Amino acid sequence: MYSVTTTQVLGACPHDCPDTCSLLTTVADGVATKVQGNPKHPHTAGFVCTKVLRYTERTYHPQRLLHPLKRVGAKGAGQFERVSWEAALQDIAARLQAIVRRSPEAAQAVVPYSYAGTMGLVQGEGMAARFFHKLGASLLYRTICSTAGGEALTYTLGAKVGMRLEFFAESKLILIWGSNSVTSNLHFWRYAQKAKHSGAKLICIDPRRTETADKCDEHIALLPGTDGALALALMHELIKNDWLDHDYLVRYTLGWDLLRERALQWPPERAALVCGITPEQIRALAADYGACVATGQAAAIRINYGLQRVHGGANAVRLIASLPALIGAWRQRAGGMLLSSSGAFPIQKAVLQRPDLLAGRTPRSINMATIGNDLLRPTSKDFGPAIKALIVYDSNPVAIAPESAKVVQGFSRPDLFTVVLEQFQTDTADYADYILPATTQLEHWDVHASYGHTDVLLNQPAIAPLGEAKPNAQIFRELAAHMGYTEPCFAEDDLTLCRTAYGNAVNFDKLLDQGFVTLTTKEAPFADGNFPTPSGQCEFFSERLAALGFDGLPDHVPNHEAFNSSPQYPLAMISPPARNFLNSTFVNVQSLRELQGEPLLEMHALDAAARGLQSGDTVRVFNQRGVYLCKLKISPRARTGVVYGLSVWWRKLGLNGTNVNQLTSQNLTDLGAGPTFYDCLVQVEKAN
Ligand SMILES: Nc1nc2c(c(=O)[nH]1)N[C@H]1C(S)=C(S)[C@@H](COP(=O)(O)OP(=O)(O)OC[C@H]3O[C@@H](n4cnc5c(=O)[nH]c(N)nc54)[C@H](O)[C@@H]3O)O[C@H]1N2
Ligand SMILES: Nc1nc2c(c(=O)[nH]1)N[C@H]1C(S)=C(S)[C@@H](COP(=O)(O)OP(=O)(O)OC[C@H]3O[C@@H](n4cnc5c(=O)[nH]c(N)nc54)[C@H](O)[C@@H]3O)O[C@H]1N2
Ligand SMILES: [Mo]
Repeated sequence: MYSVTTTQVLGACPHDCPDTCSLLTTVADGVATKVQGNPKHPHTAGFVCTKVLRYTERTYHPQRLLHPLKRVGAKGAGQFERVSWEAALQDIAARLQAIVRRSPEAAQAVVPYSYAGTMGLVQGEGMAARFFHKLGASLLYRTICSTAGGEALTYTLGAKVGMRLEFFAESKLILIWGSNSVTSNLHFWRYAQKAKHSGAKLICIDPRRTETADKCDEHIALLPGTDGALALALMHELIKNDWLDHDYLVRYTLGWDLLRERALQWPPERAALVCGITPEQIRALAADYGACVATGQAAAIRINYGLQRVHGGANAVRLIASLPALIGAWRQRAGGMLLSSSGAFPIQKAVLQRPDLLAGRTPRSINMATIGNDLLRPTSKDFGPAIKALIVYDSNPVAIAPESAKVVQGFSRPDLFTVVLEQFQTDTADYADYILPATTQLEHWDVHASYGHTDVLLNQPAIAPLGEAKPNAQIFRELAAHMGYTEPCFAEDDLTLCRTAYGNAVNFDKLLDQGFVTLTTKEAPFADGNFPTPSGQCEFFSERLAALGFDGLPDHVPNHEAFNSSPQYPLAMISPPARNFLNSTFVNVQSLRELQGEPLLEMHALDAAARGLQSGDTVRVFNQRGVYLCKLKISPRARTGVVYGLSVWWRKLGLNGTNVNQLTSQNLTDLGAGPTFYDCLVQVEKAN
């Protein structure tokens, strides 16, 4: 008999989720046998979600990509043959050089496309950013998730900062607004539960009766994209009833008179019509929120990115981010609001990403939300060179970008050279000229920030890379060598990059030792004002926005595709995260796919009856952009007028080879040029 050596390795969950869990991986004789939450990390508290519990199933998946592949069939057909790393890298470098050599501007015809497949600072935009900067490639404007809300926070509060996660446990009222915490922010939910057990009231504001709504004291099921109207009507009630912290308003805010005047135009009756709820619901919500002024009890708001994927997303977030100042909620550590904590992290971005390698060039930015249109644009003065090469990593655009028909058309271009760094043969990988196999989090180093808490995490490799897979950073390092780049920064290894990411701002020995380091931030950051805005105040009115030609004051901005605006397409469709997937990641993990079932459209019984539809029917969901076939589920989670396609399924698993993004548009948000996935009208009928 041989003896098995078992070790436990400290890691970090790489996924795009506010929780950024600290992980413990058990390794027996070089094989990872179990991934669990680190009990010593306060926010993770020893547990992880169902998805990450299955991490070994994902890592050792029989369909993991383990060798470089070269396309042999038509684009999209998914036919590839195995090639050596050397052959692949040589050919890719030669193809890129051929584009770059044409003219100084030509390098912009090369476009990186990446997002948060891993949130790691090293395997994300570390070595990759250096590579594309040196090349002079187009920059990518990474808008796909959070720019509307992010800009809104920056203009209103000054940065992407807010309450500290742990203090929600002490709040007495929590508005969970545009967030399905049970699904997508489980470790926040733990603190909310603690608060509830100590007597807090939880109110969920969401067009869907989510698992989170089930567990709250109240649920307000407004129409998608109407949060700005609701926030204005709440302000109206706070003003009319004088539930205001006048001292806080005078000392620490800018533009109150203007905001007051605007809010007074939004009595609950007006907002109720827009939101598709009753005026009484708005009055009751205002009474709960306003009561905290008199009682001194802490009122908190947790919003998530769900509510900013509509035309007026940023304006809505600006209005909601203004609310705590009206009642002085920021005075307490358990009061205020949180959308993102990412602004708290002292990342040494320039040292890590080396924008100096641009050497004076200023490439254009391509908006990742409009990749469908942009891949189809010819060379022009406006646009610059047509896109000739696309290098995709940490993202699955063919599945997740809006208006898929255009995205697919673009990816199908025979003259487009596409390289995809992936762990699996996704919808996007099917269109690659080369697929390069990437390691998973169990196989590489990385260091992390978080957008839901304030701890830095380190990920140590638990096992050796499987097959011939390599970390993204290594792939870009080798590509750089094949391009002939000789700067010493292209020789730095991943552990060095991990150290570089925070420099001296974080104690790296402590990270190595315990896996996480908590940042020192103020408990109640805005108790005495000190907002990181130019004025130091909470900016209801923004001079900066006014100077850019925007309304300096937030307002309700209706959807591009507003409810009741189209007789042809009378239903609003939203496509929020499915609990057992993470965007399009995990869809191919069988045990999770079985839990999630099949692609479904949830609909209210009245809307179904009006169309003669029953649960289990195959339905045709369609609009001017396309057709998506799936099964119908009549559901008590649905409100009238809204249908729900939980996401993001792989297209190739869809009944007609599409997913919900066949229907979503490339219209953009009011600020931040973000996508508007939840601003989408459709019609539904029975499929023959
Ligand atoms: N399990 C799981 N977890 C995830 C993800 C996932 O796909 N699966 N995705 C991750 C990602 S990428 C992100 S960005 C984060 C945050 O991800 P978000 O996409 O913000 O996810 P949720 O917290 O589920 O919030 C979405 C909620 O907003 C609601 N909603 C939709 N439109 C509106 C609206 O107009 N107004 C209001 N008030 N509510 C609306 C939806 O019904 C849904 O319940 O979560 C991450 N966590
Ligand atoms: N209809 C609709 N569409 C949406 C959304 C929605 O709610 N509704 N949500 C949007 C949001 S919020 C977001 S953030 C985007 C997310 O879109 P993406 O950021 O594209 O996220 P994923 O779909 O999870 O795809 C990530 C891919 O990266 C790969 N990957 C993971 N780790 C690594 C690695 O280390 N190296 C390499 N090379 N690859 C890796 C995974 O295998 C996976 O295929 O989707 C958006 N699209
Ligand atoms: Mo996201």
